[in-house]
Amino acid sequence: MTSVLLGEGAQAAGEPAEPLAAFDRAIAADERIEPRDWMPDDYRSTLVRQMAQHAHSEIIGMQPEANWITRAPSLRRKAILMAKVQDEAGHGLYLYSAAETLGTSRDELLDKLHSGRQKYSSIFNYPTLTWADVGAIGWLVDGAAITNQVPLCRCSYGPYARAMIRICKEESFHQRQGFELLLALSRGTEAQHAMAQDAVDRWWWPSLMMFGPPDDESAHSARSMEWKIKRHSNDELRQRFVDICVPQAEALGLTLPDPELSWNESRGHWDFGPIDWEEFRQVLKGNGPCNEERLRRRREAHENGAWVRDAAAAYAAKNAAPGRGRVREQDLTETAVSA
Ligand code: BYC
Repeated sequence: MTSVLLGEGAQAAGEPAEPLAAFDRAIAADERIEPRDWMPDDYRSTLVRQMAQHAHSEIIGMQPEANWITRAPSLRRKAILMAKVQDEAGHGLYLYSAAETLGTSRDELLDKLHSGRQKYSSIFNYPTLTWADVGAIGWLVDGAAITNQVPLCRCSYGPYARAMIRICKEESFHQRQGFELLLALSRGTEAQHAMAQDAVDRWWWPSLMMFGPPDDESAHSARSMEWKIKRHSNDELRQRFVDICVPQAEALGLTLPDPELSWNESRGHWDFGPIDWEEFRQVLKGNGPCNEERLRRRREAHENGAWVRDAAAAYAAKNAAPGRGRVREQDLTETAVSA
């Protein structure tokens, strides 16, 4: 957007007509809104809500997969899984940084996560019971994430859109490793095939819930689509994901656990059975199988990491202290003289 830079006072006073018109024109013209541009308060708070929830999902999402790092069946699989879990931490950091450009701090967002005032994705409240779950998460959960997130690369808010470009590239690797892992199991022994099928049976429906409630119950979709934060509705993306997965399941030699899946010639899409929205609501309320454990471990990790944050802050303060640069120059001179 051609910058509409106003003083803080103008923004605090409400939404003056002229900058609002400039904002609307920028959205209509598909221009990016940047941190220093004027934006409506609701636009800002919607972004903070979505980006924070997204960032929280990335770091909570490390837990179910990390559960299998010590038990990966080979060094190769262990190295891949470690890299993937590390990538998720990185995604969380890009997103917290992007959210900070909206005037909120990472500490504030983490505090809201830890106190249950902000959500993270429902999907991470399910347990990883077998090694095949690592494959099912990669194929289905990362697959759903990519389907949802590729359109976010065109989100109207610049820092979020740019963070998503890098995240999506990494997510593509994650999805492929999951597919490859499941393929190896599916083509393995009878027991391995059964393990892969069981994982897909358990992760399929929760993956469909990742896209959020049906459109007619989605509180934020209409507004977010007007603002071009979201480019497609929850149901549109869910349908796209189902259409992608059906032929992939066939290639894997696995069955999707939905007897109502059938090709609808007139719609040009796969029809699928009803989703258990009561289960989704319960998970969001905190009653999923792992909600309590995920939050408890997150809080513990945060408390255990306090000394690292303190040390990093002390180091930064020491380096920023006045005269610090001069001392260094002097040190260098002395070293040079004595050498
Ligand atoms: N889980 O009006 P709606 C990943 C909430 S990370 C929990 O449709 P919106 C990955 C929603 O927040 C996956 N809550 O909302 C990481 C709202 O509640 P509030 C995360 C959900 O925002 C590591 C209410 O329901 N991806 O993939 O327009 C390893 C009404 O919903 C969920 C993102 O965050 C849910 N599934 O649309 C592997 C992507 N769905 O806030 C993989 C970015 C809805 O009013 N986010 N709710 O209390 C989005 O695209 C959108 O926020 C959503 C929801 C499509 C998720």
